Amino acid sequence: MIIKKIKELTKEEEEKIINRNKANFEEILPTVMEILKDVKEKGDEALKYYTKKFDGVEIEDFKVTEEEIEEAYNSVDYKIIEAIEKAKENIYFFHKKQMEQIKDLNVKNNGIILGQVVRAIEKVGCYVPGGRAFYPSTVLMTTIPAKVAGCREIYITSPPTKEGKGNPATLIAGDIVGVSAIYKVGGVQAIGALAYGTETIPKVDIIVGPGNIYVTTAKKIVYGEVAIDFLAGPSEVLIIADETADSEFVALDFIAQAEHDPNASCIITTTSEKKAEEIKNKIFDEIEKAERKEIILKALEYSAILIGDLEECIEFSNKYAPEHLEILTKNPEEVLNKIKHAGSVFLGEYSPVPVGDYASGTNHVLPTSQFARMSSGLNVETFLKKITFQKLDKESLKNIADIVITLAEAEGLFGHAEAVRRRLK
Ligand code: HSO
Ligand code: ZN
Repeated sequence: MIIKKIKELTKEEEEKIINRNKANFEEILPTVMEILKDVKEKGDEALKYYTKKFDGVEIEDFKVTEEEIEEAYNSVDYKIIEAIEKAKENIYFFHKKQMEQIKDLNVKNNGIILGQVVRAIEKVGCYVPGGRAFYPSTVLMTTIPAKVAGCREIYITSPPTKEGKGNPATLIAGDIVGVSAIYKVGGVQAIGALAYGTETIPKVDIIVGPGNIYVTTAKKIVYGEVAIDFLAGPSEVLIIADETADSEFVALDFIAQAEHDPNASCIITTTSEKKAEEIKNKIFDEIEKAERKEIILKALEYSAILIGDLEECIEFSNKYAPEHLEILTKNPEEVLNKIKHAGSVFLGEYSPVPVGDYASGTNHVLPTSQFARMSSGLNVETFLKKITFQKLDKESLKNIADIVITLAEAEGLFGHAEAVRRRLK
């Protein structure tokens, strides 16, 4: 882990931090392409083959049944079910407010009526990771915005457990939101199934949700066949902490992020050298006690504690474009005003990232690896399209005809020009 003044970072050090663990898609491309091709050509048969190969289980029917969901309810602590219900309410609340902001448009310019109508994407596939851990929270984060947007069919795919079942909490979350179906299939084969359709899994219009490098590469390849949200890599946080920040809180949030993934990246930028030292010591104290110590230690590779004045910290954060940004300063709103790129921002010392991960209502599927420079996290607009329209009468067509005819003829498209000219005869 690099601990240094921002000003004193070498070019190599800065690049290492900024580029963090950027995915190397090329290496695994042939493997991913082969699996996708098989799924496209052989459908369910390929899904069975790869599920046996990668998940080690034989599955006859990938679709989760009513009985399995029933069973899931009986096997999960009621407290967890209740927490899922409550989180659902908050996520609905926030995404409904987002939806209220999206309106049809109807205006007039040069006598021409111009507008747009908003329509939902019809069929959605939500990929919910399994493997290292199961994420019922990701079920809520991917399906609820689609529900609020008005998508007609919402499907979940998630890897089976070692027993060939669906993860109970994942099934319950899907049931509580009310999705069209849940399928026990993960990995590249699940992305292929959603992109091309198989005998049991319908082809969708958009695939959303995080996954490992294989899943992400598969999403990259099927883009065009279907839409995707974006390519989510290992999770990351950047914390801006001034001299008022509580070092223990900063250290805890560092750990909370690092425990996600050995490739996670946690960057602390602080205005105080004394704080940097304190935070570092607290981090290493916490690592000793941490449940997921091994993972956290590996995540130090792409992590850093950097020191600079507040402006330098902000500038560094904008360069890094973090998935999660925590601002623990005297006046966090003032800092927020200067933030150009971030997936989601957490203001002040009582707003740790885990609250957004699970329950406050904002979405936790967010752009990583600097993609926050050009993309928002998952939100209702991910699932919406805007169809523009126009209406002219003879008068307004006459008024605009010259421009159209001139440009059409300049492009050599005389048919275009004639479609206008002949109407005005
Ligand atoms: N921090 C992760 C989301 C998550 N955290 C799920 C816990 N569960 C990516 O934003
Ligand atoms: Zn998290």
